[in-house]
Amino acid sequence: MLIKTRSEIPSSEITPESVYHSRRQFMGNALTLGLGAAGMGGAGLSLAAAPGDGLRARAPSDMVRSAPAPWWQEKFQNIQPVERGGDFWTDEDLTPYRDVVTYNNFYEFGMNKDDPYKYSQTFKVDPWSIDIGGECDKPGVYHLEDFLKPQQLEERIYRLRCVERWSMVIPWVGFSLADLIRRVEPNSKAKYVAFETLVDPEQMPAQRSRFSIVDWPYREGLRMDEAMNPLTFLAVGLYGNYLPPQNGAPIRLVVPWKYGFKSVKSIVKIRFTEQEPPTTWNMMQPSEYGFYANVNPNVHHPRWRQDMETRLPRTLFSVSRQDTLMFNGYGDQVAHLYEGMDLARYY
Ligand SMILES: Nc1nc2c(c(=O)[nH]1)N[C@H]1C(S)=C(S)[C@@H](COP(=O)(O)O)O[C@H]1N2
Ligand SMILES: [Mo]
Repeated sequence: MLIKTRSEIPSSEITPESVYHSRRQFMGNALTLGLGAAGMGGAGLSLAAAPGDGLRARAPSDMVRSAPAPWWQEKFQNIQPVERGGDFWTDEDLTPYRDVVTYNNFYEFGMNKDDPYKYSQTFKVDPWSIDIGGECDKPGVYHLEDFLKPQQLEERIYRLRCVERWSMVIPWVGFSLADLIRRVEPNSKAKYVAFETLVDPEQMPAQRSRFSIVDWPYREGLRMDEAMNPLTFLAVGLYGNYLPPQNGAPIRLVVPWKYGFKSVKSIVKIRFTEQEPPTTWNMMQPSEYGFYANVNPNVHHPRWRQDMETRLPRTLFSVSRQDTLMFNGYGDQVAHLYEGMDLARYY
């Protein structure tokens, strides 16, 4: 891995939200988020003080979430900080915590960007289990606790590019999907991995709506070599703190060179398959959303061009538009996966 040494820490590496918002605004946000007195109890406060020293990014102390269960708190004491200059890092400004947790796509909780944080705050994430099966030698219903306990958590800073033409830079906490896959020993017939989100209409308001456009569960999938690529990540936290429900708690996929919709949230089921699995957006609108969904400035969505993006946050005073990069800037790590493939056909 390439390691650059630097004599100085550039200003962009200083957690930007600390200067971005005043404390007064934090308090306002915390209340809107439903993280008032109850949500910021003892566990949250001790978390703010202790773990993850050396992490590049920390949630603002007023917005720190409390642990879903005591074992989570232990797990988050020891997060390996991202390596500056490495493959899992960028020197771009981080999107402020507040924007990462209030501007979301999570259609199970509603279609508007603020629906997920408004309607997900009582979502239960512990206990949580994942049903793993299909073409693998160790199928079973695994408790997330059993999976996470032996797993070293690490921090990664990735760009996230939504097909709607906005993007963010997010410091995630989690581990490689490849680590999980190796433990369940896929066999030689496993060519794809399929993922599903929880179905629970009692907790997810859009799943009980008669007007919902999505055929639940939300489904996504990857080719096996994409799933095993070192960039492909399972996130259980962001900004050094537990993943908020609106971002896909307790565990969600992050595939930074693909459009955001591939990064399926709140995963309860994983299947190894021989055939390409059906995926939610492709099933709904195949002419607009392909299975591959690699970020590609040369292949436009029928309703919007893909060669530009807005880096969030947008403010009253500035809109930061920038060129979209092939594979979202991760070409060195992933272009070889698609050698000889016509990416206009396999979009
Ligand atoms: N289950 C589920 N996963 C999902 C979605 C969704 O609606 N449901 N939206 C996707 C889309 S379109 C994007 S851009 C990202 C957004 O992730 P974020 O809200 O954490 O930024 O989640 C993806 N994962
Ligand atoms: Mo998206």
